[in-house]
Amino acid sequence: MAEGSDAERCPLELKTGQGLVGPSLRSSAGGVCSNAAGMFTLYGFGRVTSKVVGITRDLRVLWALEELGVPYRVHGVDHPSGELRTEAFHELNPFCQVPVLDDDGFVLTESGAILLYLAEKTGRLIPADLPGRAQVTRWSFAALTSLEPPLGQILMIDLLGAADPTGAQRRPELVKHAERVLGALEDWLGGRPYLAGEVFTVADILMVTVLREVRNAGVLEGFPRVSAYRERCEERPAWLRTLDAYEQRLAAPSGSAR
Ligand SMILES: N[C@@H](CCC(=O)N[C@@H](CS)C(=O)NCC(=O)O)C(=O)O
Repeated sequence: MAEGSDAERCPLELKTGQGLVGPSLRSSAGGVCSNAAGMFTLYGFGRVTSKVVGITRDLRVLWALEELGVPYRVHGVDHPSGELRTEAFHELNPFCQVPVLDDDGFVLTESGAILLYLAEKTGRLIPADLPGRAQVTRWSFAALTSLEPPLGQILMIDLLGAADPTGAQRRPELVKHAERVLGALEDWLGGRPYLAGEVFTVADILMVTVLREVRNAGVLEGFPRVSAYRERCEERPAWLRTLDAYEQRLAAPSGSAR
């Protein structure tokens, strides 16, 4: 449900470069940063190095927005040209990172906080009762603080290769740690289709996008329930729409973000 562009009032200067994905920062699916009333603006990648396509954290918010079916625009950030380091972007996010959500002038960063905000604001992708909401908060934190640290480090080691001289040495210990937390997740998913029970929530978006960080690392193979859970979530039409729009925005080959 991403809307078209009216980039004229955009405060961020967008530039182009070479050897990167994302040719048009002002395409219909990106390069937009002015807010119409009642419309979210998501700052996500418009150009990024191809090796991180499919695992960038803007995907979490894009997926949630698609699930919710709310109107939104995407400002496609030109990472390689240094847009994240501009004064204008620093004002949006002190950490100079994506994703950033602008809800009619209310600016929020941190993918977990953004997803919980969207769920609370719309009353969707989260149960209505307090214990149910607490389960969503619990599993959102679990994804970001128990699973993501070891999985993210494995991802970085695999991406950096020889550029990280101690990576190969650190990896086995990280895999052991990852297997411990994945084992706990495997147990939790016994008898429940989603983290908070019968219903898909924003905690599942966070967890699945964290699991995707090691989708090609050979770490998930020993965890059939985790793998089936990931597949179940990734079959959702909103995720497939998210990936299609993302690949188009980045001009990445079709299917490359899967
Ligand atoms: N804790 C933040 C992390 C955000 C983050 O690491 N963003 C990355 C992309 S996945 C980024 O913007 N990297 C570019 C940079 O740091 O220069 C969140 O969950 O939103």
